[in-house]
Parts: sequence; C-alpha cells; structure tokens
Amino acid sequence: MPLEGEYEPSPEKWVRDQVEAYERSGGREANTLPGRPEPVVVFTTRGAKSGKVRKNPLMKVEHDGVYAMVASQGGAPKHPTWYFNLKAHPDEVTVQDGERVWDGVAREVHGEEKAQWWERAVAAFPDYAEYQQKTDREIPVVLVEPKA
Ligand code: F42
Repeated sequence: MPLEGEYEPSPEKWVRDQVEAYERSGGREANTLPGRPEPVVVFTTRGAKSGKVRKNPLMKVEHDGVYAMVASQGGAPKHPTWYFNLKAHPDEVTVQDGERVWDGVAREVHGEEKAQWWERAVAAFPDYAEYQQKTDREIPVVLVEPKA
C-alpha cells in the first residue's frame, strides 16, 4: 500500500518530473538515469520533520529481493534529506520497481555487510565509487527489505 498523507514533490524539477513519468507509466518511461542506461527505482519515504510523503528515484541496486538506497547525492558534502526520513520512519518505505510496488522496512548497513553491498552498488552504478572519493563523509547504504 502506498504511504498515506500529503505528497510533497521534490523541489528539484528533474527529480519530480522523473517520479511523475515513472509512476504514470508504471516504470515504462523515465526508468533510467537521464542519458544513461542504468535503471532507477522510485522510493517513497515519510518526512522526518513534516510528516509529508516524499518520493525519490535512486539507482537500482538489488539482490535477492532486497533493495539498497545509496545516499550518494553525487558526492555532495551532506547526506540527502531522505536519509533522515528513513532514520525517523524506517517502517514507512515504499519501493516501486517498474510496475511492482511494495512496502518495506529500512535498515542501514555497516561493516562487512556494508562492504558487500557497496560492491554491489558500484557494480550496478560505477559512478558511486567516484562520488565516494569526492566527499569526506562515508556514503550511507540503507537496505529496504519486504515487510514480514
Ligand atoms: N540520489 C542519490 O543520493 N543516490 C542515487 O542513487 C540517486 C539516483 C537518482 C536517479 C534519478 C534521479 O532523478 C535522481 C537520483 N538521485 C539520487 C537524486 C535523489 O532522488 C534526490 O534528489 C537526492 O538524493 C537529494 O535528496 P534530498 O531529499 O536531499 O532532496 C532535497 C532537494 C529535497 O527534496 N529537499 C526537500 C526540501 O523541501 O528542501 C526536503 C525533503 C524532505 O524529505 N524533508 C524532510 C521532511 O520532513 O519532509 C526533512 C528531512 C530532514 O532533514 O529531517
């Protein structure tokens, strides 16, 4: 079930346009990073402060039905705000991969588990390695697993 409440589209036009086209077409359109072949998935989170429904496309990093959200933000110095939404409301995440929409629970990974997922992330989208080199912060990886 999609999260209930008021949807506040991203202030960034390219992001909200991609979400709109992806949702409208069931992932048949706008399903890669613009100008690139790598696929994207749309994640919905609950605003940590506002409680509003937020949606963000991220690169698809998937293994055995578990999806990773890589908080790279192009190697920017700060974590993306959706990372804080996941920390505040880990049990309010929806994943849309193509036509398939499902509810999940978020959990940040560390140590060995993170290293393994980081390898998968870079295999899916090599630019992540460059983003990590660009920034002093350690880029978080948050898994979304299906709700029991
Ligand atoms: N970003 C990534 O970090 N990793 C990716 O793999 C990635 C891929 C990707 C593919 C396609 C595409 O279109 C975009 C892609 N992006 C990727 C960009 C991604 O979708 C986000 O735009 C980016 O990560 C920045 O996220 P952000 O949440 O920081 O965005 C800002 C601009 C934003 O939306 N700010 C809002 C605002 O109004 O200023 C606030 C949004 C929000 O959730 N606010 C919370 C609330 O309570 O409502 C408060 C959060 C807090 O600070 O507690």
